[in-house]
Amino acid sequence: MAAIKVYGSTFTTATRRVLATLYEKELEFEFIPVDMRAGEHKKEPFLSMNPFGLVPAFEDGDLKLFESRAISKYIAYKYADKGTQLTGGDCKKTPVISLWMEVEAHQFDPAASNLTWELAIKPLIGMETDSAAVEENEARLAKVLDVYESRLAQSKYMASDCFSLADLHHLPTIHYLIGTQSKKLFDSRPHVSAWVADITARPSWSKVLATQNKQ
Ligand SMILES: N[C@@H](CCC(=O)N[C@@H](CS)C(=O)NCC(=O)O)C(=O)O
Repeated sequence: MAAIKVYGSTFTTATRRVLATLYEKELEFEFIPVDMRAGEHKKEPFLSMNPFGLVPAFEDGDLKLFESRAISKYIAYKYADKGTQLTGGDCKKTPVISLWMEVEAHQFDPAASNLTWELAIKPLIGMETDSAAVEENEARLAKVLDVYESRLAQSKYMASDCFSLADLHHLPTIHYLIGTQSKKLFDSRPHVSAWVADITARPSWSKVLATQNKQ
């Protein structure tokens, strides 16, 4: 039995962030689906793994974690010698990777997650999209992507010329958004558009999407 266990739903962005990291690191793991429609994430035993009742939860032997970005960082450092090097590995790059990981979490994700909810998830579950929220969050995301366009004119990836966690953390929301009207925000910025094409073509990401199909 694998020591690494991921409890989540492959339909969710936060679960996909962890799965993408595990596939990049070529690690064996067990995926345990959480039936969110039945509210399993709001009940025991899931609450003992994440008291906030949000997926994913993660175990590696005795270590138990939640919060997808904390999990991906743990995996990238603990298994530094396996698969893709995701944390830079030298003292010049590591702080820059951390910086752009913070930008993803605090500048990009609030607008991107809101748009994912409004434009991708709500239609899937039969809820009505709030067009005012879409307008507001597209304007917020456009400003962030203007910064990304300048950044990606200087380096191939967010932190350097190497793919890292700073890029990987964006994948789950970008995947949903390029299937919606918000795709225009990425397409209209040439460097952002080339970066999106590059990171979404990674074999690890195809494996994440294939995991979804198996559920
Ligand atoms: N910051 C958390 C966010 C976790 C999160 O919001 N998970 C969502 C799915 S992407 C969830 O469990 N939603 C269920 C709910 O809100 O009840 C992480 O990155 O792990």
